[in-house]
Amino acid sequence: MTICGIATPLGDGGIGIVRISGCDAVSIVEPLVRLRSGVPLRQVQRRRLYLADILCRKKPHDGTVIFGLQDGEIIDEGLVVVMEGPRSFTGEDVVEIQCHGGPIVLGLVCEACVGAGARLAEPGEFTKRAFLNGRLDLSQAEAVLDTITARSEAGLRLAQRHLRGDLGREVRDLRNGLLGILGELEAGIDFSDEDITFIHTSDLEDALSKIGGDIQRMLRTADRGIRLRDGARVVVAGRPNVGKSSVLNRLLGEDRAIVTEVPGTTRDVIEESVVWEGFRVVLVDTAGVRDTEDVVEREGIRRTKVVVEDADVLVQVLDASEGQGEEGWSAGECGSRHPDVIVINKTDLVSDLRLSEVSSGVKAGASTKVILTSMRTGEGLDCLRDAIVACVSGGSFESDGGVVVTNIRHRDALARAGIAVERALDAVRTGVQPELIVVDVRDSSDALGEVTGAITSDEILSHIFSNFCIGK
Ligand SMILES: Nc1nc2c(ncn2[C@@H]2O[C@H](COP(=O)(O)OP(=O)(O)OP(=O)(O)O)[C@@H](O)[C@H]2O)c(=O)[nH]1
Ligand SMILES: [Mg+2]
Repeated sequence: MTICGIATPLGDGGIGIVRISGCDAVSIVEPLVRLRSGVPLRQVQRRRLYLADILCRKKPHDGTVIFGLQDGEIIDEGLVVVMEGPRSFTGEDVVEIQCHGGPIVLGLVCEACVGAGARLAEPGEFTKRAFLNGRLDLSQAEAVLDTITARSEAGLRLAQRHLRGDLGREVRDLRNGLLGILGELEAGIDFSDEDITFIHTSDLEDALSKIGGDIQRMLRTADRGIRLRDGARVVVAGRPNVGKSSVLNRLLGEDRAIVTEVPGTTRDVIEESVVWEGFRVVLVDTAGVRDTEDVVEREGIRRTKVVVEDADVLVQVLDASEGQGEEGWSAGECGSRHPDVIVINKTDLVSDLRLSEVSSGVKAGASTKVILTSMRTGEGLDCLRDAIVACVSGGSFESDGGVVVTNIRHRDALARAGIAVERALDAVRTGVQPELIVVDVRDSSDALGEVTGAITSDEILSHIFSNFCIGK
């Protein structure tokens, strides 16, 4: 069935595009456009833009249409292009109508297409067709969405790598390796009565551990990759009144959170995202942690503990002017989670001598950065920002150039593939029968197949494509 959809965002725009895809695309659009050159649409050159009047097509009305456009009236002028399958985005015949980007214009063009026999596309249906027609593998189709929704340059770069098919290629190679092993194991089982060895145990072990190692290498990139794509959650935590909300506001350059001298001012978790040096960072301000009877504050503190546990980067703020007692800044208010950055704030209130005492008294782990700041004067703010960026980027992917996993679905499938390979390896080492090894190898290759979509279900597909916008 031929589908149509508005491919550009809804709203007023200079240009809006309606995309039509399917075997009847050209015949559906033909009566809707009158090319200035006078050529019928089916005879135009492919992949060339033609200026055309785009005509309203409405079924004859029972009543009189007073203000609406009449059948045959011009909706707009625009450009039309025909892209013939299979060399189109979807792999089918595609026509695009480019006109002015107003909602009424685009709505009427779509209505005319539907009147001529097309169906409105579901979210992601164009990309889904591209996948089903073999134009993209599943990881590439997901990269289309990642490209559209990229919120930072780092996220965009990774999406583009996946769109080029880097991840799909590597996963396919690994899967082919497993399928090769599977073939030899199965041949060995079929001919087990005869005295032929298809694969030696040591070769089998080498091949499986090489594949297992490659899967683990990809998995190791996942935490950082997912963080780069979605943005790292940088949680600012500490005792009440130390200046957490001031840190958030200063870093954002705006008065986002309420700051007062009353301890316990912040009760809700406050989030705001920024892009620093191409990295998306979600800054999270929290309620100060202390013992309290106030029910609202207690709920705030409960929420603080939840976001602290989930933090990609934990910034603990201390007050340089506070004492060091049990109630003081050295108390372990971040629970079991160690801070990545410790901020000693309010340096403007204390002497240099006191400051060096405080700094040397901080119990920081080897990889924890300690930064002295004053949110009053702005001292140390740049250092803090740099420290956060360093934690978020965690080095660069440029140098290794290898595949980076950025998607939770891919990570989970790879993890399952890795576990199955390990099981297979154990079985080989303990001399288990080939029939049982085959099961693990097949599990692993199926899990890898989910990444590229070689193995997939309707449920997975509809879940993935429902996240797309209509017209993509
Ligand atoms: N002198 C000085 N005062 C600061 C500094 N940073 C914050 N303050 C003040 O300290 C008080 C508390 O600041 P907030 O940013 O609200 O502290 P908080 O940690 O968010 O406090 P809660 O939300 O109550 O947990 C306010 O009066 C700020 O103006 C600083 O570097 N120097
Ligand atoms: Mg606060």
